[in-house]
Amino acid sequence: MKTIKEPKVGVIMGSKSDWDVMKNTCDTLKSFNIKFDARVISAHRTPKRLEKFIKEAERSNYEVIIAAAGGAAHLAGVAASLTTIPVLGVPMLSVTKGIDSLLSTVQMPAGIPVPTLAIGKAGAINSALFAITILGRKYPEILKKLKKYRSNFEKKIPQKPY
Ligand code: RP5
Repeated sequence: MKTIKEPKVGVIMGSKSDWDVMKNTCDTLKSFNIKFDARVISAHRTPKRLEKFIKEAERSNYEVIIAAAGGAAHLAGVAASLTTIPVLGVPMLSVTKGIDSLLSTVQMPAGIPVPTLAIGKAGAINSALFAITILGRKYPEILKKLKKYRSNFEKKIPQKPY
């Protein structure tokens, strides 16, 4: 895609085991020709890696970071605390069907917001679409694609349920 400046999205996840779901985020970004950098980074297992990644993201002017984690999911919150780049949270399925992940991602005390998507695959896809929506405010080519995606989406929905 030709743009004046190529936007880049960071996609981080707490474990390799999150990839099956987070692949949907990357596939959605790919379908819009958005460049991304996907990495396994855990707030508690690899905190130094997280700090290093955030510094790189700032240096490289990433415009959105998508952070997925499951269980006591603090990756998105910690990432958001280290940067002013918008961080979107995606709760992963877990032993409590993702309710723990959802609450620990979304329930940020006032001060550091983490806009949080749905649990699992729907959230993974929507995190990419929301990142695209943010980018669309700045990049007309991306907005155009998003509008096309929306209208195609509508065409796929049948008028009648039978
Ligand atoms: C979280 O713990 C990860 O994001 C993952 O969803 C969950 C389980 O991780 P593994 O034990 O599969 O590595 O940190």
